[in-house]
Amino acid sequence: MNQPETLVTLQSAVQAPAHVRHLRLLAWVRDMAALLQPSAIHWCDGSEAEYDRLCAELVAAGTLRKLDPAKRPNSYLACSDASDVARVEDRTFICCERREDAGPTNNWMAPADMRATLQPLFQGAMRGRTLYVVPFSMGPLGSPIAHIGVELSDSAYVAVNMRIMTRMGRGALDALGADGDFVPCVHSVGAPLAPGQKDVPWPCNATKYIVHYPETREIWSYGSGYGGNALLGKKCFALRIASNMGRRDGWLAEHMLILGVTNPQGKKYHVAAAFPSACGKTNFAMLIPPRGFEGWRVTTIGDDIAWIKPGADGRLYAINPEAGYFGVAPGTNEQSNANCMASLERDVIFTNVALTDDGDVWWEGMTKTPPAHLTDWQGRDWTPEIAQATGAKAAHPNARFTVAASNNPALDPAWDDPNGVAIDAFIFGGRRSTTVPLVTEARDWIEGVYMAATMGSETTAAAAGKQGVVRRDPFAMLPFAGYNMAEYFGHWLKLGDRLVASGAELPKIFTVNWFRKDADGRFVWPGFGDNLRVLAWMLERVEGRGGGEEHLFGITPRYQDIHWHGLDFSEAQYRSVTSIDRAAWADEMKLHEDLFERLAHKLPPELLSAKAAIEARLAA
Ligand code: SAT
Ligand code: MN
Repeated sequence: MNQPETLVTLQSAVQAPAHVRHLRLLAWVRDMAALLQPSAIHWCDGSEAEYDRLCAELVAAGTLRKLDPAKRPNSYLACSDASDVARVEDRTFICCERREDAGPTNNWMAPADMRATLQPLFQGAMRGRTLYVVPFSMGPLGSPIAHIGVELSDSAYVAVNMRIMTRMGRGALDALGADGDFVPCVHSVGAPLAPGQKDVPWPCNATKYIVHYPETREIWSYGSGYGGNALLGKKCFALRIASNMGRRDGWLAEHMLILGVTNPQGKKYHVAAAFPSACGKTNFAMLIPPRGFEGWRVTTIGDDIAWIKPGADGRLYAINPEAGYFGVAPGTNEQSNANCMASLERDVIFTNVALTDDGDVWWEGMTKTPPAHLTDWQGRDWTPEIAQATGAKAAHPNARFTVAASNNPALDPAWDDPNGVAIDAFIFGGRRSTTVPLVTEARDWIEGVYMAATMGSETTAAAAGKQGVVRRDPFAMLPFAGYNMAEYFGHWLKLGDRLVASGAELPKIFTVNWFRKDADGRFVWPGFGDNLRVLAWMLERVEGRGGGEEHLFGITPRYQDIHWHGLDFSEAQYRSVTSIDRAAWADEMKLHEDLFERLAHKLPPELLSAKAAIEARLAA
């Protein structure tokens, strides 16, 4: 057979439009269709007409409900199966040839064993359903930093969410050309339909597998339709697979927001900040300056993921590989994040929030006074009285919104710049009700890497499992590092060495904790917009100004080093969020010890020295 014949034969075998000329892609879709046995194949073009049509189909199927167009134009509500509401970390696997390459913090299985396990699950998994071919670009189309993926999914909900979260469709296919590289992503909800069988609004399977093969750069996801389990461009590709690519090629794929901050003198800085899921990355990225900070402006480049590469000038340049926000709804309101509320006025897919009687949405914390009656995320009647009596939540605590970045009034003009923005500072933050001070500057790169590596955080509803327990979450990457965490620390250290050797000045590294509580369990620090007070101090430090006091593991501002104008926050309150309790830190160091014991194999010796230095200061 000659070339054109092969192309035409393949195209017709997989119902591909004529502009798809990528033989490897076509052959892969053909092989996957033979395995998955869908009843139809649809190649997504990413158009608005396609989006509208798929949403209408999802409405007809009962997956989506159209919200009142007068109140929430062009917006929908999806309510998931009660068993499919968050990432499933214990079902997430890194399958490389050698267990030690996945490291002790990842679930591991040998690729051949995992393939044998998945084969019968994926065999016929799409029977009775349409296979959507979803081409997408992580990063601006055609950017040298961007990478392309193709997700095959039997969920139209995934297809429409991917259109918001990535550059999806014809543009990505064109960028791929006839021979470009792509990461193949296979996703099935694991609910084939027998002939005549009626579908359910949210098909999924009790058996779930979220599988990554870093060596062959493949993603296979089975059984879940929710968020990071199913939108495979996000955590699976942009973090777990991309961290492997970055290790090989000398760059970073991080669980970080990226923001621009401009001071009243017009000087602009860029900051990348890592926090675990559901710890306020979206709020920080869209921060509105508080009273007393007139003339300051914060703009959003990204709210969840950063790809960071060294530039020719030795500085680190960051892009946001995503095109939308998949953020936590509960707790979002006019006070905590007015820019986000404005972003959500239209064009949104909400998942697992509550429905008001007049066809709009509501979630805990949206307004001080809840509506008198709602339909909760599981379709049950909800009233404030019922909530009082039973504790029932109207919205699931991990309820989400999906919305395009272009809806954000604080969007940074450079958010889409293929070259990215130069990073001036890194911030690492956890959710800790005790022990960790409001802000600390690391004295050098190694101390910063140490603090990021040993970071702890209380677990949230973003992952299935117990909430509120402190666990180590190095770099906020515990669930997302696609290789051995100890080597990941080494990668950060090596990158620092490389930049210094090139004569560049490294970004400063800070750690923060907005979440210290008082004896009555209330947050002491007001947070949200007032976090700019802390950020402004960091920028003064970047400028070589700004006071501070050295302690066990870095430098923390004194009360007089922060601008308090516009906020009533006493020195005693400040002390209660910055004090260092030596007994608590002695206990904390035991947790660092446990982590390092777990990661002992391949742990960079610099981190052991950094730990010994802290311990010596603690003992002095
Ligand atoms: O992984 S998700 O995209 O579902 C959300 C998160 O955990 O950050
Ligand atoms: Mn996240």
